[in-house]
Amino acid sequence: MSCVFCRIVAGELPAERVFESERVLAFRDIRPAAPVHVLVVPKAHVESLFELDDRELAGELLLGAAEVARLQGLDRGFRLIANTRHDGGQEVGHIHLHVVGGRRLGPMLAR
Ligand code: DGP
Repeated sequence: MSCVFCRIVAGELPAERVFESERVLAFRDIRPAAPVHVLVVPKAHVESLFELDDRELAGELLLGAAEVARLQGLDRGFRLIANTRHDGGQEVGHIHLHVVGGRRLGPMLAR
């Protein structure tokens, strides 16, 4: 299995898990951009948002992200990011939602 997030889901690679539901896992990003930076992924491999065609799973991912934000105490707000394919800066080809917060975030787009 070569996908790094599939390996985390399988327990083959360590990660600090913060939330889990039936089909979704959330763990801390290894390169945090803010005090709270958690990735929410489906346990099954889905390449990107373009390949996500399961509405229930899409809902579970989104609600999982909200639950992570609640659990992490981000009641002042947070940012949800889904980098998608090359131009979106997606580095890992397993769909993931970034839940970023814990401080006031700056302008959204970097060059
Ligand atoms: P993206 O650019 O949206 O594909 O972001 C991928 C993120 O995944 C990036 O912020 C770093 C994180 N990441 C990459 N490899 C690992 C890993 O092995 N463990 C964890 N926890 N995060 C990782």
